[in-house]
Amino acid sequence: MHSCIGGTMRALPLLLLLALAGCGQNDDQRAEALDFEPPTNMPRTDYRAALDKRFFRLDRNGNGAIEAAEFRRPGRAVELDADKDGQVTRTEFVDGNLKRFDRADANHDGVMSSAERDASGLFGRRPQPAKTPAA
Ligand SMILES: [Ca+2]
Ligand SMILES: [Ca+2]
Repeated sequence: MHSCIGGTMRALPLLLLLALAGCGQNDDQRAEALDFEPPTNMPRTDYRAALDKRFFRLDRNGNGAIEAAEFRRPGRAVELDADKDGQVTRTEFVDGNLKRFDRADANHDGVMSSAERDASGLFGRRPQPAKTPAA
């Protein structure tokens, strides 16, 4: 009993260290994760909520629009700038990204699985080769 507790106590600092190592992400890495590294499924509602947060993070000068210089990939600004005025408003940002989401959501169930995401090629990844089903 005592030795069991002692073992847990000794392992604790290591576990803490491992947990903290995962907290070292900076904002860019988190943005990268948003764009898109979720393990399995992304509901459209969650994606929509994340877009709002992301918009405010990208709008570094706080003018309510994202300019090309504020995008990590300026090509995205051109793509999302629906009225081509050189700025991406929150509406343009959200609508454009939701359209991309809907295109990726192949079975239209309102959830983008990682398989759908990868197959779409719309989120910075090449389509994955189809897995051969296990016989
Ligand atoms: Ca615009
Ligand atoms: Ca889906």
